[in-house]
Amino acid sequence: MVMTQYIRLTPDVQSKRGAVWNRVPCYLRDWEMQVHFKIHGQGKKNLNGDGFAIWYTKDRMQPGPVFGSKDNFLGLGVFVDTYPNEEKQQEAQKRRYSPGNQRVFPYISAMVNNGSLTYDHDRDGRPTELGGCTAMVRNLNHDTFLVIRYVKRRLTVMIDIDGKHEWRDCIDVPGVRLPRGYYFGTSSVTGDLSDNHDIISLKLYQLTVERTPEEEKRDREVFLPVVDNLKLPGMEAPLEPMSGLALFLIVFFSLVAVVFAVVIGVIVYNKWQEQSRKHFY
Ligand SMILES: [Ca+2]
Repeated sequence: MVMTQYIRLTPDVQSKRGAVWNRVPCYLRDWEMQVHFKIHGQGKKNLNGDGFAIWYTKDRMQPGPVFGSKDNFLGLGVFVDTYPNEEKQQEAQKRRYSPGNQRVFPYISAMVNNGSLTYDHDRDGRPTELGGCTAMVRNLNHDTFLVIRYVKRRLTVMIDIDGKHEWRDCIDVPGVRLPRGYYFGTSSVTGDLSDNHDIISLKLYQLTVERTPEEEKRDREVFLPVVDNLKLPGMEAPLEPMSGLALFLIVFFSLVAVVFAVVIGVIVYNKWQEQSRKHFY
């Protein structure tokens, strides 16, 4: 719903979906996206959902399951998640939630995807989370802001949600390689639970930074989104692709083993036949 003062991605009604996307791809190297948003609704705490996402992705306007937008995306997603799916699921299974790694919701998290990762909605994206923070952003009387800053391959997310006009750190990840020419967007979805997800403004700023020659070399153009030295908690180490030599050795020794087994088999068979002949006489 496009209003004069804001865009309502979803109303406070079940099973709604909405998104806003930029028409023009972004070719800036260093940028900052300021998001002025408002999440409000009738639901009591933890009886509201699901939140909204801010995107910088290769594809635009592709509906899907990740806050109303497509999964296996290429690029960056920042999620303002207002419903703790994982916690509620574990409670339903009467399992005690271990408080050590508990995330308090609403929770903001970020994910960079090269198209191969799936956002795990049931676990609120925990397996692919780059970082995050708790942000009590719902039903507030003052303005709430979020800023995504991308400078010299460093991704930071800060929030201003306390009505003090101060940025508070939320996410800070170095070595984030994002291609240029992607689209900014924001999307939201409601399911059984709902909220009004309103976007009051999206402001993109170009940031001018000096780079040393080494930094220029390091910050060369990339074609796939990737995060340097990333070990995701939910991901197992990918298997090293087998080298030609290793493959040859495996095939070679397998063949040797097969030949050996056949020879042994023939010997055993002959012995057995000899023995059974003896029985007959
Ligand atoms: Ca969630």
